[in-house]
Amino acid sequence: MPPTITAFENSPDRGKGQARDMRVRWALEEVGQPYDVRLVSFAAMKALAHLALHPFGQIPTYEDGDLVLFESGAIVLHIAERHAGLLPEDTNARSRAIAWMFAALSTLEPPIVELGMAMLFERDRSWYAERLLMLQDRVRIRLGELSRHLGNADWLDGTFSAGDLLMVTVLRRLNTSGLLDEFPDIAAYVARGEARPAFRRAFDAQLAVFTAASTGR
Ligand code: GTB
Repeated sequence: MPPTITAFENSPDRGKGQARDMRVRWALEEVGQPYDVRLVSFAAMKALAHLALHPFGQIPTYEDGDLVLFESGAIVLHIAERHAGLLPEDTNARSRAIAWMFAALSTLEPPIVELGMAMLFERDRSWYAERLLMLQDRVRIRLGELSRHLGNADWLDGTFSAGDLLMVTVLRRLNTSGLLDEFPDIAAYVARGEARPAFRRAFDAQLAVFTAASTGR
């Protein structure tokens, strides 16, 4: 039996691959592991059956035999540890790749998500313009640091790893912010990730869910 992941039945991002099942799908595609997807509605996510899998009533979850996991980073790490292709063999390089996974989720993702939330939900507030500048600057600082680290390299630490996979999915959330235009090297890094065949397969699979939901097919 292949593992089963959960994803939005009707993703609010309209198939842009911004929901966090995308990173799990991409990891599974990179390592060539087939998977099943169980689509869940917002109501089903808060029902007891789903809360037994995910204490916070969210997607994605991952079920494989008697293993149940939640948290996209933990799921990607689990996949990377059990299959070749997402973590280097060398012990030190492996630890550095895992450090980049943490960096993506705990250093880059929080300010990027906060900016995205403000742009979505706070536009009509009197203080929006001032707050937007502050949130943009916080992200800009991180992008500058990341750009300095990347230099002319294709990936964060040698070959493509689960660190790059998570970093690219996090940076994609800036697609509509305009900030990536200020960092052409980071925009090129994101484009390199998006050009990987495994990314394309994962993206197309989640887009097909949205297309089917919106056309009733
Ligand atoms: N830390 C957890 C993880 O990494 O797995 C966070 C999981 C999470 O936030 N899940 C979201 C969810 O289930 C979906 S991905 N939300 C429902 C809820 O909390 O009730 C977040 C997301 C949603 C929509 C967009 N979008 O429309 O662009 C982008 C990202």
